[in-house]
Amino acid sequence: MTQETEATAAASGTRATERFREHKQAAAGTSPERVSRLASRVINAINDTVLEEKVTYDEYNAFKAWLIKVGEDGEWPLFLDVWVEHSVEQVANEHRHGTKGTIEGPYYVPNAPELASPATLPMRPDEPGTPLLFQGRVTNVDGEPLAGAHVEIWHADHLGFYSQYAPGLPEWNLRGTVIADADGYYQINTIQPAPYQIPTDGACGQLIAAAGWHAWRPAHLHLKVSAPGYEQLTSQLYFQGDAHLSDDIASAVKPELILDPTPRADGAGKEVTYNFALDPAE
Ligand code: MBD
Ligand code: FE
Repeated sequence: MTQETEATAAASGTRATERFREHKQAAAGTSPERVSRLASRVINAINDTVLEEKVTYDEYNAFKAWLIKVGEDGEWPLFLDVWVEHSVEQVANEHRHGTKGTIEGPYYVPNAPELASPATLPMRPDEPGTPLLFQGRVTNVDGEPLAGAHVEIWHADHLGFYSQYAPGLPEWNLRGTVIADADGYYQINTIQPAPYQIPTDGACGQLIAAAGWHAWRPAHLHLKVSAPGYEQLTSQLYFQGDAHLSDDIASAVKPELILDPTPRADGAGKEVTYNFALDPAE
């Protein structure tokens, strides 16, 4: 059977592209004035770079070849989510008073199995990694509990691979939609994910290598928290002590999003509490 360690940039990129097309069709109707303004600014930024840096034909052709490869590898979702989404998220969420969010990234899959709290995420019988009890409460910004709030969670396994994007993993491995109880409390049993390395064998990996950058994101849990009448929160939570908290390739770490799990009294791994406060929907 194919192992998760045989994951390729092109296979995971193709899946991310398919998912995007299925679930994220952009709303039509951006005005010509807005399109013109934004497209002109992006094109001008590239031209300014060419003129100011005296870009050569060799460099221009390398750029062209690389852009073609990003498409061939299906890595436009990865490229954009790693290097651009953080700014879009900043703009989208600056009005919030409740819990801070961060980027979604390319590996969300909607409609993960619903599990009542206390829940254990779908995982292999021998799922490797430190057990983690992740728990807390979902409230509004006034601290009132949001009964039955949905806590969608997805994360990589102990090797940094995501189900549905690497081969050999059960479909919903380490993905779930956990339903908070009547007092807004949720409890999720899972394992601590490993740091994530951007695929090194695709166009994004080629850029990283050519630029002498590193390819790492700190280990993280992805979350979407929602309740009727409230703005959905998309976030990620990180772990104190991780080597890449200060140089995440995706620029998506915020100090408010760092967990510091403690050993469980019963010796079964670690536990941590994190509360979510949702802003009212507009
Ligand atoms: C990830 O797991 C991720 O969360 C982001 C933002 C980009 C690439 C891989
Ligand atoms: Fe991720």
